[in-house]
Amino acid sequence: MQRVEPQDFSRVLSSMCTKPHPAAREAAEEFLATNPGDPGTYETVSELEQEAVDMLGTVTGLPNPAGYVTSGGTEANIQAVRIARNRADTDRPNMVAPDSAHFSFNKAADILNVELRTTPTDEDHRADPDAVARAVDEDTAVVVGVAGSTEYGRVDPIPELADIANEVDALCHVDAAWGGFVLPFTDHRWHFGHADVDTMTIDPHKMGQAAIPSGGLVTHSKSLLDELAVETPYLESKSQATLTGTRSGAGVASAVAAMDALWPVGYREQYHESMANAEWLADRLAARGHDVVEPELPIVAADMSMPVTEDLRRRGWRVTKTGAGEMRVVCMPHVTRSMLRSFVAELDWF
Ligand code: 0PR
Repeated sequence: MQRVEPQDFSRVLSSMCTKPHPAAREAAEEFLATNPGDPGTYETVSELEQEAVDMLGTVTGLPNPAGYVTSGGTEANIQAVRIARNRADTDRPNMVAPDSAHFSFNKAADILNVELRTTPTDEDHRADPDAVARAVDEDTAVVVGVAGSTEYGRVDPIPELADIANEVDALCHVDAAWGGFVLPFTDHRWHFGHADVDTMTIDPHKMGQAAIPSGGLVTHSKSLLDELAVETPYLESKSQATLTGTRSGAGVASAVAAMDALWPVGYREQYHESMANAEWLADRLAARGHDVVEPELPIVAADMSMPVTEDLRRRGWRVTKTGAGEMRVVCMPHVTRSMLRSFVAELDWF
């Protein structure tokens, strides 16, 4: 096969994934042929997975975490809803999530036969606790909060949502798939140490700078993870809590390598750099008269009042749109100030 370049990141402003850290890339290659789905055979990678979960616990304020490295945020969200559904004492379980929640919750609802009740967000795109409180009832299995929303990078009021979940004996799940590796350096109250959170999604393959596939599901108690266990008669291990069987050892090893290299100093530096880039871009767009949604985490959305995304795409830029039609730029680690300077210069041609 002719050698092709897999991806050039120099004009990618649309992705929530990024170039893996060099140590993560190396670890991924080294562990390509290992399968953490069979811990009896692949012991080393299985030990590494426990290390990954422990580190994810450190990042999310949890001293003794249970969990595993998933294929991504979608699997972690589906599994969190599955834990809640299996634990709930009802035939008609529902989950309550803000309308900013990722579409993986629609998949979870469909697969698991759980009713999805979405509640409106406030004028700043955050979950509205009053609306959530009105939507829950005795059949609510889980209340979902987002810590770093896909479109605007907003953080829901997690402590309030956790209280509402408690009142109806539901679990509280936090989706920090994207935000989990930047939030530790902010004042937001989003993790297990700040609120009565039960399960969390946090993905090394997004802001964590690990190779794809590397997602994370963490919970405070092994008994919640056990809600997922099925028996595995012919493997050396007796049960399995994961959704998929054979899994990526590369994802696991690269997650550990990335976190080893970057937690906490490297991630902190990256957060400040990405945030400064997002603010720089927001200022430049505002100065040009565009209506900008102020970045709270490193995502910038702006109403360009003209359909720029197709023209930009033709010039090789990759940007996305929000549901409301705003241009959206995700300031991932590969997005540098000089990239943004060229981007703004090209916007000025329109
Ligand atoms: N939760 C949140 C808050 C997310 O933003 C995402 C993905 C997920 C869950 C699901 O994660 P996985 O995609 O790992 O299953 N958000 C982006 C999206 O779906 C992911 C993405 C990644 C988009 C790379 C573009 C891209 O190039 O839009």
